[in-house]
Amino acid sequence: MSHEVLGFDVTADALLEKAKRDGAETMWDRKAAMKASCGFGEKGICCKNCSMGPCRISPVEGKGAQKGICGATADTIVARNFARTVAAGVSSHSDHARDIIHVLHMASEDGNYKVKNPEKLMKLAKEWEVDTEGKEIYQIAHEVAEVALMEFGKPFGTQRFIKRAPEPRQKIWKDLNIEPRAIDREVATILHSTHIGCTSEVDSLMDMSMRTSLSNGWGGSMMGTEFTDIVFGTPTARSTEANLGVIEENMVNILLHGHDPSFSEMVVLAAEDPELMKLAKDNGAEGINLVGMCCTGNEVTMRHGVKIAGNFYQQEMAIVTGAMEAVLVDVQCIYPALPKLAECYHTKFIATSPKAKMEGATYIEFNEEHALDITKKIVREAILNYKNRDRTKVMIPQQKSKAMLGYSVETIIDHLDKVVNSQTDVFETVKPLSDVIWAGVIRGAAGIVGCNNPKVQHDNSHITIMKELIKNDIIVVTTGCAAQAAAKAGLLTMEAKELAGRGLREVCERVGIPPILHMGSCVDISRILDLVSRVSKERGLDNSNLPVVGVAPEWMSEKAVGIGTYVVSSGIDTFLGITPQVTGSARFVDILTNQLEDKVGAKFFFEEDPTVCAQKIMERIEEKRDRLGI
Ligand code: SF4
Ligand code: MSK
Repeated sequence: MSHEVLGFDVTADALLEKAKRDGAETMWDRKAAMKASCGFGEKGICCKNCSMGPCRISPVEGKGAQKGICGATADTIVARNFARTVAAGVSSHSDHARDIIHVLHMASEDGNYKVKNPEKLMKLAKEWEVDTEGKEIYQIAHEVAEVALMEFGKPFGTQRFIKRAPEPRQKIWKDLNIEPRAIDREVATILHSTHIGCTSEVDSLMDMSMRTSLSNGWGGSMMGTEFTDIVFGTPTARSTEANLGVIEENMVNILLHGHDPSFSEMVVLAAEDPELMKLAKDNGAEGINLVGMCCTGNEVTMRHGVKIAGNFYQQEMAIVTGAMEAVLVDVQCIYPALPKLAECYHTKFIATSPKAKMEGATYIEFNEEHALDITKKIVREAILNYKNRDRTKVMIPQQKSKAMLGYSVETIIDHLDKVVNSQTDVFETVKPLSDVIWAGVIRGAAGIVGCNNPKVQHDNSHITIMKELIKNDIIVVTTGCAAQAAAKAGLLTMEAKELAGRGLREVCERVGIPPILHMGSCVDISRILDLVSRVSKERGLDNSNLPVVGVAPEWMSEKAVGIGTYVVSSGIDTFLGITPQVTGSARFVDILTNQLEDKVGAKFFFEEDPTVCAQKIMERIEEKRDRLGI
């Protein structure tokens, strides 16, 4: 077993030793067996888009195969692979959103799903010009949901939410012909265009990648966030705890892992059922302990304070504790290895989505029509499994940290309204935030997001960059597994302001917020887009003018490539701590890290050293400030 890049996460070493003793295989065993990763894949110069291939281009210029059998160059192959990765990422996020919209479409007064946030629904109905006159709330909900579902397949027009972007940004998209149309159309078009014998022109592939990514950023993801808030409520500031230490020795532990809140919300409801709580006690447990992981963990912690067991990298470790009665999964970021790992313990691994059936899992299909009945049945299974726990195999790490989270845009503005805006009687504005940036009290802002990746030390890049930035008066907003890294490191607390520079510390004290704000799950990066765009509009500027950046220090998923592309296409520079699989084309690397700036006012930066990355972020932020003359 090789886990040479471990060490930052204090819970890992002991649990990996335990896994070894238990005969349980982990990602580190598999990584060691993998030896070196494929050099062609690493550079993005392998193509298998047709069965004349696979073709791989020699990484050495002028030596070996320089073209595929069809004549595709390394530039074309790299750009096509990148485009397909964007399409896969966009599909995942947007299909998740589609499910949530269907949930609103079936919501009713006496059903499992209700409208928890009617104000947000009414605002959206107004924005989308849905007639609400004389209609009851559920009729409006269903009509708004129908309009939203058309965003996936409408034959004409562009995404409705692009009108939320600052006007200069909308003009850039229009001029470049990258205004996103229907989401499914963009994905289908990119798959078509990257089929053998279609687009070989690299700039065109980049433009299509941007347009497709925008259909998610200002379409699928944004709808995912909006509709989740309408059905389950907009997150508000609340406290929780994070890390594997939240697993309880004497309770029925249930891990919620994946992304889709329509499932996890119902599990939360089921776990509050008095009969099931009694059943847990009758079976010798003190109660039911729900814990979350990855983005489903973010969804339920922001709305219910459900504790966070950990982030992406810790999914195996949660099972290795030997104290997990059930792992309940829906979609995305779930290792196929988990069912087998669960067999080493008493843990029941239950897959619930027809979109993510898993080899070796117990499959109990979740169906929104019978949502609560099904989740009660699943929770019952977990409870009945408590008696099977082998106490000699239990090892729960003690580590856990307190965290404040739930900072939706509405919650941030609410804080500003209470302490700053109320003095001027101008409410619901981000002006105080833009004022402190303009005054230099805060130098800028960074959205730090994304996954874990075994290529770098677990959580180290997230935490190093976060600490460095807040120390230098750059406020951080965060989502996804990066947010959970921050929670575990104790950075989502009011006390963390002591690690901030003087300006940021004063802002935190005055407004009553931590220096790093947890804004949600991966789809909620749309909240960050919304916040940045509000500041741009407030100043009459474009996003690319602001001293703000996106950062994905430890990203790994196709979704992350889609996100990074829409963030850059929205005018926000994006720093990647893991180099994407594009280095086989110097020309495509130059497009991403240089030429895009002329086109969309922002570009990618690749920097794997987190300390250097933080330095480069600060330099870029100061450069933007200089350009603004502030
Ligand atoms: Fe090879 Fe071209 Fe087929 Fe790709 S599309 S596998 S480069 S022949
Ligand atoms: S869960 S996409 S590992 S952030 Fe959204 Fe975490 Fe990345 Fe999955």
